[in-house]
Amino acid sequence: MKMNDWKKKAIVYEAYVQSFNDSDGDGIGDLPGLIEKLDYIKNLGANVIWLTPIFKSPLVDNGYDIADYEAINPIYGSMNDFKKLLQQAHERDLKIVMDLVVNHTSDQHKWFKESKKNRNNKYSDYYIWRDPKEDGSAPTNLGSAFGGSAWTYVPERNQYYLHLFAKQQPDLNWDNPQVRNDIYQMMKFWLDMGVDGFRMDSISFISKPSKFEDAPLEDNKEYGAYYYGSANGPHIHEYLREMNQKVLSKYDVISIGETPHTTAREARLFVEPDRHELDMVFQFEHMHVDYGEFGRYSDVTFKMSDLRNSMTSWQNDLSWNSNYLGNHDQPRIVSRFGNDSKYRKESAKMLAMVSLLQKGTPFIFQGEEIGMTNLHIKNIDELKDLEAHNIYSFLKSKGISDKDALKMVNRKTRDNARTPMQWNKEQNAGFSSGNPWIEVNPNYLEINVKKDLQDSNSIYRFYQKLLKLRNNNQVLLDGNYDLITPEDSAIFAYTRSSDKDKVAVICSFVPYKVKYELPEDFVNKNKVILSNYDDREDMASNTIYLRPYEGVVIKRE
Ligand code: TEU
Repeated sequence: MKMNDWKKKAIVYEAYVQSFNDSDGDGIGDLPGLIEKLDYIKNLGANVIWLTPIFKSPLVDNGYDIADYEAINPIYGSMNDFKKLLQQAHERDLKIVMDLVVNHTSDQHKWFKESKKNRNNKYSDYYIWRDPKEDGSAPTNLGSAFGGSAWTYVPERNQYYLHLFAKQQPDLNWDNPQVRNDIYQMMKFWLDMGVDGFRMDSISFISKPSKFEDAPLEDNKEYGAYYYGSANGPHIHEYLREMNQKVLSKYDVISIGETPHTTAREARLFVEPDRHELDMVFQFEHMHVDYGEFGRYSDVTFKMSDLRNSMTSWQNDLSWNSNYLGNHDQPRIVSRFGNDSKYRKESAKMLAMVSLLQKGTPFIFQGEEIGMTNLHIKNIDELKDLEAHNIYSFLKSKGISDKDALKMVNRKTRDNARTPMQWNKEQNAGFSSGNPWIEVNPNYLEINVKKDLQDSNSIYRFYQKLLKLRNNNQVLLDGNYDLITPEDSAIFAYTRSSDKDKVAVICSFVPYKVKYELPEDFVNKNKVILSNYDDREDMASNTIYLRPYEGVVIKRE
């Protein structure tokens, strides 16, 4: 799709609603709570809010299991609250993007309840049903993303249904035109109400292979990878073009596809403007830089060069990217890619610079703007996420000790990102007057919004400056991206350039001082326009020394 001006200037703030702000003391964040904080988000410099799912749901996967697409889950508020949110947001020039979770529904959705009854009702073909193997076992060895088989048996039909995620999240059958039609109608329902776009969950999985096959069993795993044969299936682009033609193209809205297991070559097919599919995609390659022998849950630290190479290759391969380092499925960025103890502030600011000034749309996950960190758990029972518990049992079944398994889970558990937003140092970090659904990170006394708002050098204040800078400098919007430190082991530096301007973003990823030679065309001709150390001056010599996690943005004069 063609990127018009508002889309290019979109700066997205992801609100994980149940952990953002609770207005009624039930311990769960809600829509009225979010409305109270619209000015906070606006003042940060974001202009789009992406809401994680707020629809009716049994919350097996925190709302990514939807039981009714057109109803708001009462724990978050009412439809009126949602309309009020839209209105209040729009009054502030903030746009609202909803999560569109249409690879699967909840098993409590009426479509699935009907579908599983028998093989000949209106909804029988709404999901992916397959016959058992001759011995009665599952049709293939595919495993689900959260552990266990991706197939579950239903005696009423004597068939298995496919669920790439939890068994309470059956996959929809997009090959059925009626399913697609119902989804498009539902999208129109929200867009007609005034919603400004969708973040499309797991969208690379919607078109399934015509024939499912066993996947190779790697790393002594019991099941084949869930995405084997399921990512970027045969009709994916046909369906997205149809969705675009029938729905998206009729509105001035933004579309962001979440596309796990998609290469840059495949991603281009989703976003090239003349293909009329989506505006942008979330890619995952740079999220894999610290994967190891147990995949995501390995005790491995990333290498900066891998992060740099991966991000750079996507910058080179796509004309527009979704720039993110964290979200509600990932650890806290300062704990994962920075330093969450001695250099928390410096590294949190540096990470914002390095990622959000690349070409594309900046995505900020709630709490990043104050440098929130991972949890330090002592017992697996402290975690809420179903994935963490499944993985913990799996790791232990592989002979890993309790202590090591806990450490591995702690590094990556999605709960790291889901602890309540830390507003102040009052009870429950000001998130709720009741008992929060998930523990508050005990470091809220030190790390909270109120403190950051009072400090002109805080991480929050830095994000404000950075976002303003991005939207006020055309070169940072559409200038070319070029990596300038392909070999350096400590520094990730790149330029953004247009015919008129050139900007260099120079970031150190190490906790000690390192030397850096400025690119020649900047020597004696530069002005510092952003820095995470407040005493950084314009650079008069060609050699500069970057302090721990120092990041600096210079403009050629
Ligand atoms: O995540 C899609 C996805 O690919 C997951 O494998 C994700 O990488 C995983 O959760 C990491 O542990 C989306 C949502 O963002 C996630 O919260 C949902 O659980 C999932 O889809 C199912 O809807």
